[in-house]
Amino acid sequence: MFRLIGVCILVLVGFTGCGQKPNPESVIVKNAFMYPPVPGSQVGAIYMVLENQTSSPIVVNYIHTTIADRVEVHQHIHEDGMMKMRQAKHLKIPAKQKQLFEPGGYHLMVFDFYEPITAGSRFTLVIEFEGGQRVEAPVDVRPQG
Ligand SMILES: [Cu+2]
Repeated sequence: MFRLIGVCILVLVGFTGCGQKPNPESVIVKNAFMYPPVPGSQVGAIYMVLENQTSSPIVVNYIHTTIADRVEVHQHIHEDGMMKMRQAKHLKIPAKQKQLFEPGGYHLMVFDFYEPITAGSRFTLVIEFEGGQRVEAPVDVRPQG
């Protein structure tokens, strides 16, 4: 759904920084990526860094994307000697802090893709926060391993 030419332009603009002044009062997503779902699976995990550069705490309200039906914030926890995942609603990121989403910790779980997801593609993730603030970020689909 995203043509390669579009991706190239986005990358160029992002890296040359034309017109992108650093905004000290913003929430940014860095290094967001997902591995393609394993064959037969309708689930993927997104890893990224979510950085709250504002001077107020932010609370995740709703996350969505155009490629799948549902995105949830999950947390890995150790319970009874087992590693489990639990949905984390209303995740709060304090002022000037960053939250890592990484294997074994917090991550985003994507459910029920609308179409096959292939390595090398890219899609847009939208994160909405309580109070109406909203961040859009590209997610790269990386080859597994
Ligand atoms: Cu999970």
